[in-house]
Amino acid sequence: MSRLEAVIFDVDGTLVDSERDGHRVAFNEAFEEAGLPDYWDVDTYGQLLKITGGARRLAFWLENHGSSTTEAAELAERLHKRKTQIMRGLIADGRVQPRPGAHQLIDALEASRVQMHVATTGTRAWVEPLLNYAFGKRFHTVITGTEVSDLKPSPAVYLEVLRRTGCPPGHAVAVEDSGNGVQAAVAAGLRCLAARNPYTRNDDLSGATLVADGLTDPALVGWFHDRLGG
Ligand code: XBP
Ligand code: MG
Repeated sequence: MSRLEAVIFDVDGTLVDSERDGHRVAFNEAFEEAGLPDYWDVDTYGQLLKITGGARRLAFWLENHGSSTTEAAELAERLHKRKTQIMRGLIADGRVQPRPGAHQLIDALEASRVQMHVATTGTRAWVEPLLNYAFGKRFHTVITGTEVSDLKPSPAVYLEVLRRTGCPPGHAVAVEDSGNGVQAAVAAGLRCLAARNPYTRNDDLSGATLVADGLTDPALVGWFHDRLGG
């Protein structure tokens, strides 16, 4: 087995609980401020998570609720800008918290000198403040949806992390929460550990090396323990 050199983390749903009480709330506030009747309840938002990228998610929704393709794209872009600002406010207010076990895992990896990177489809304008607020400067290379044109399940964010760091995929592992994320990591040639959450419990995670119920699951903790030499 090759040495574990690096761990590449997804953010939403993996390092932080950001979707239900973070992004969803920000999208709904943006709808309300714009005087629109749209509202995403917890279940509706869960369905929409299949579409990665907030602007794409909005455009899909608007197109399915009476807007033309052009109108939907324009409105989605405007709403998404405002949603990103609202999300930054929620982060500053401490409304987006690390998932249980995230700090312990990061501390253990740092102590073992394993490099940590981030590959997310989220927007850099909120990802950076969130990582700083929740974890401090622990991540070496952070690639977000702002830097790539193809979002997960495309492997683009993972390939960009591997390109910039020069790390061979066989020496790294990805940690993801969703079917789209696992597909992206595997398509980049990485092994992937899935730490699922209530929104991704029914996703197809069959490409993952291991499927765990969160970052505190003994199976996931044990997987790292075995490779970090205690
Ligand atoms: C996360 C996403 C993002 C967030 C919202 O997917 O798809 O779109 O839901 O963030 P993953 P933005 O965890 O697989 O990276 O609004 O900034 O896109
Ligand atoms: Mg995710």
